[in-house]
Amino acid sequence: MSIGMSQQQKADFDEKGFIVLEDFLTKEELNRLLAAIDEVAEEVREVQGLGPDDPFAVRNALSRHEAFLDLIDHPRILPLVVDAIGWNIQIRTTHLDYRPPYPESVQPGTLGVGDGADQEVGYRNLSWHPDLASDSLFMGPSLDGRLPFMEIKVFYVLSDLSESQSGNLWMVPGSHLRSPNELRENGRQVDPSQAMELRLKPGAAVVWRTAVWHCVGPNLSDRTRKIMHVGYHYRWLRPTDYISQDPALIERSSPIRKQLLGALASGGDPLGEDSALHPSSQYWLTKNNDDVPLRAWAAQRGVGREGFFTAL
Ligand SMILES: O=C(O)CCC(=O)C(=O)O
Repeated sequence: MSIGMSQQQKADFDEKGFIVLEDFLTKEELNRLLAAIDEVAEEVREVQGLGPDDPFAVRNALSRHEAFLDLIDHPRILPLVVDAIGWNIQIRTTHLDYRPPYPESVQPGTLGVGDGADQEVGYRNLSWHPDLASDSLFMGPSLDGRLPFMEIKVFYVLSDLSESQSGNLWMVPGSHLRSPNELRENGRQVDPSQAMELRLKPGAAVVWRTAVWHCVGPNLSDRTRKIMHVGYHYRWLRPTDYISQDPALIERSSPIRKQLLGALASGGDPLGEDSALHPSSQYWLTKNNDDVPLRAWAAQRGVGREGFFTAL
């Protein structure tokens, strides 16, 4: 049973691989996030010796500002997240991207191919890709060559991306149902009729399967691109942004936030009660429901896959 998505949203999430939520953030939330970006930008420039027109990205952004942290369990997004991927999740990444207008000297290449001067000077994610499909990640043969469903992200639009070529996120709707090999073999070319430029106003959010082929278009506007992605994946995978989060942060967090931060909310032994003789990661078969408070949270709201398998 759905706790967050409408039937139409579910169908879109399955078929296209994403759903768009216009005006998701309130004005206050948006302003708080924009102020947080300004603060963090100052710090990043100082540490990295960057100028105001230099692009940068921050990972594990949740550790940089409370406004970013508050996105991970935002009360209106969490039902959609749990509906999309279930309760057995943690944060994989929190990613801030800050991309001022391109200098006139930098010419973009073909969309999504990564053959331009912008790629050479270090603008990121310009090539079409699904996440997790690189050679060092998911190499195993799958039954049909497609990526298994392992994670979702929520994309938050914080600056105006409603005009074309403002550093918009592009997607190929339905491409999570295709094999990443197709993209590799054709030199990352996508038929333009299959590609979609997301033109969204500040405050929009997009819940998306990261197996969807995506790339970032050039920013030829006069505005800085400011966006965040919050990635959620299964607790038995390893996050990109951390091995473990700051203990002080975990200590002051709610049980659900502890789970999302990759901790055991009960504070128990990660290798279980008999860790000396029979270590058993509690990120695999989680014995204590207090370690995963999102499970009860989801059950209270009527989501269910309980008892599907009881043991491995
Ligand atoms: O900056 C973006 O919107 C896209 C980021 C991206 O492609 C990625 O992190 O895989």
